[in-house]
Amino acid sequence: MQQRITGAQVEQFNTDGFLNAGKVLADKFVDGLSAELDRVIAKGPDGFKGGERGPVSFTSIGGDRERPVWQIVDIWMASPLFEELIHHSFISTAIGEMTGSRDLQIWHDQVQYKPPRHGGSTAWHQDAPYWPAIEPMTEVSAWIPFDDAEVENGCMWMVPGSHRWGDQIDYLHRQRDQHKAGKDFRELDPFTVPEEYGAALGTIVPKPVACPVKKGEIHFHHALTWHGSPHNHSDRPRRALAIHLMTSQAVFTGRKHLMVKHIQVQPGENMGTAGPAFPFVLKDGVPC
Ligand SMILES: O=C(O)CCC(=O)C(=O)O
Repeated sequence: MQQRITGAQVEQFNTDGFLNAGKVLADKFVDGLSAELDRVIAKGPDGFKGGERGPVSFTSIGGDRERPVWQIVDIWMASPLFEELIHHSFISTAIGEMTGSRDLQIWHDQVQYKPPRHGGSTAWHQDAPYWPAIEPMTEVSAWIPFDDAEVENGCMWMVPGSHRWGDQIDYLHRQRDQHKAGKDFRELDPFTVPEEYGAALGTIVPKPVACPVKKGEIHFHHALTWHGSPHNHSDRPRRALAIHLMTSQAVFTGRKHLMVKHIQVQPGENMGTAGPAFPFVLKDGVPC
C-alpha cells in the first residue's frame, strides 16, 4: 500500500494531466465508505430532514431520466467517515506536491453514481471552467471509486496532455451536443484538434484513453484535463467520489456556483476564511 506519492508519479501527472497513484486505501476503510454511501443513496434527495446534517445537494444530472447520473455534493457533511476521507493525508500531501502549495482547503466533494445497466454518461468537460466563483482555479482533484471502475461500468476517460491546452470548454460543449445527438460516448474518439490550437499542437491528435481505477486506488486529474465517463452498461454499480481542493491563493470572485451560499467572505477576499464548509486539509505542509 502506497504511503506517499513519488517524484516519478508527480512527473507523470505533469506530463499527462492525470495519474492513477495506485492502491492507497485499506479494504476495510473502503468497505466502510461504501456502506456509508449506500446509506446516503438509500435516503435519497429528500431523506435528510428535521435538522439532520445532509449534503449540499443530491440531484440527477444531465437531464436524461432514462439514464440518470446521481450527483451528491459534499457528502462529507452527512457522514463522519467521508469527513475522514477528505482529510486523508495521502491526498492532501500528493496534491500539495502536484500544485506546489503548502496550504489546501476543500472546495467541495462530489459523488457520481451510475446505477447498474442504466447509469448515464458524464459528457466531455474540463472542471475549472465550471468553477467561476474562485480564482485562481482549483488545480487538482482526487477521484476515489467504491466499485472497481472499468470501461463496462463507466470509468472515466481522459485526454493525455490536454491540461496544457487552456480553456476549451466551448469546444467540448460542441462535442457534448454531438454526443447528445445519440452517439455512444466512445464514438467521439478520436477528437479533432480545436481549430485555435491546430498550429500549436502540430501533428498531435487528442486521443482519449480509458482510466480504469480499482477499489482502494486513488486517481488524480488536473482541472483543465479533458475528461468524461460513458454509460454504465454492466450489472454492477459505478460509485465514486471526486474531492476538489483549493490552494491558499483562491479568492472569491462573486460569480455563480452551487457553493456560493456557503461562502462567508466578500468578492475579492481570500477563501481562507470562507467558513466551515471549506475546511483546511493541509496547513504549512502538514495534513490536518
Ligand atoms: O465520476 C465521473 O464519472 C466524473 C467525475 C468528474 O467529472 C470529475 O471528478 O471531475
